[in-house]
Amino acid sequence: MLYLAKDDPALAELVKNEENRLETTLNLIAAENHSPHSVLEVMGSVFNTKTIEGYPGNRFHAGCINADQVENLAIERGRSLFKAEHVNVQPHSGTSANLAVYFSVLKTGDRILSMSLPHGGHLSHGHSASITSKCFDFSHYKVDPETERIDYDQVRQMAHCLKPRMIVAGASSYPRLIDYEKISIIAREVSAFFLSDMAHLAGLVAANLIPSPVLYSDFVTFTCYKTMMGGRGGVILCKKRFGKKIDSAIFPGCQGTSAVNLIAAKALIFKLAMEDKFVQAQKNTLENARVMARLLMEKGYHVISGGTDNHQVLIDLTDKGISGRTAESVLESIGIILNRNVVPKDENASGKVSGIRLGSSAVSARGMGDDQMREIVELMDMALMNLTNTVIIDQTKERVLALCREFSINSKVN
Ligand code: DSN
Repeated sequence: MLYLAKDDPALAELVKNEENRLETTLNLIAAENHSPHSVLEVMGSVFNTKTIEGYPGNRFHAGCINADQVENLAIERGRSLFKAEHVNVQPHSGTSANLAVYFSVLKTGDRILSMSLPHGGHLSHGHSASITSKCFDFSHYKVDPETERIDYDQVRQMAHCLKPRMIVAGASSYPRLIDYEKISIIAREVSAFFLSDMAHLAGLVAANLIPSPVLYSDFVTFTCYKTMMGGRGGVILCKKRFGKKIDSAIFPGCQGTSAVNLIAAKALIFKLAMEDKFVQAQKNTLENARVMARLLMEKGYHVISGGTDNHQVLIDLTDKGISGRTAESVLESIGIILNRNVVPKDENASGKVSGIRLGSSAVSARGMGDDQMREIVELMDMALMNLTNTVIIDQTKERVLALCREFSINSKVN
């Protein structure tokens, strides 16, 4: 950061402060991870300079000799890692990727069936606040109120009744595996396209630890900075027959120039994902989430769906009498960083957020394991059960700091 310190000391200070914040807090945000240093290097490289439009071999600006190779590398590695027929690495984000998929084969106003946000879905799956809902006619399926898992009978029933042009599987807060094959069969029954959004799960899928949606889906979207452990930005995988439509829906359809430095980071993380250290980090991520879910349940917390099959643990705090916002803020005050989250029960209470979402990726990237998960759950519980006890809050803060000092954020992947 030598040049930055000279050009803008205030900003350089903020970068240092952020590094310090990450080192001295425990990151349980399910949508974050600690990336390898090489990812940060390539994102800050001279590829930032290059403006590209179009695709390798068919660009609208000269000077793409290296950028073309970077993009081809990302495409080839993505294809091989996820066993995909066609890969587009240009989306700026998961939402851009989803928008491009919708616009690739649908007409404005077409009907889409996806998961409800309080039940686990994502804003870009047609939430009323998202542009996606202004462009398409969304209906939402839910989880079963007892099991808190996707109600596939309801998905089938709604699909047959509504005849959507597309069905979306995938979620931003759903801790269970999704039966992609089952939803693909339902999509076929009603002649709907099938999109799987695996933004949260891509790293676990890449490591072959949970089922992949690729075989069963017409389209798969994901982002690279959650379990995938890479840089910013999204990716679309699709069947070969949709390749041209997807490429033109991204450029020039939904985006202009794409960020070559981020495409390079995608190429890099796809390479690292084929190595043992990445797979080990993903195994630890799964194990650590399971341990946290079990310990939280032992302490009497309502863990949505009674556990987890991925990196997320979702807690409904209703019966503890604590709002998601209060929990988020008291935990932040002791150095445990996570986010408040809507849970299924919040569905009909506008503005109510009764849950918190935990993710195990970043603490696993630091090399933490069972013992540390036990300590984290202990500290969370102490803080949540003693919201106004400053002595206990101060003690938990010290213990969080001690844990952080033992495990640097220098990712164990390189
Ligand atoms: N989709 C948002 C989340 O899950 O938190 C951001 O990636």
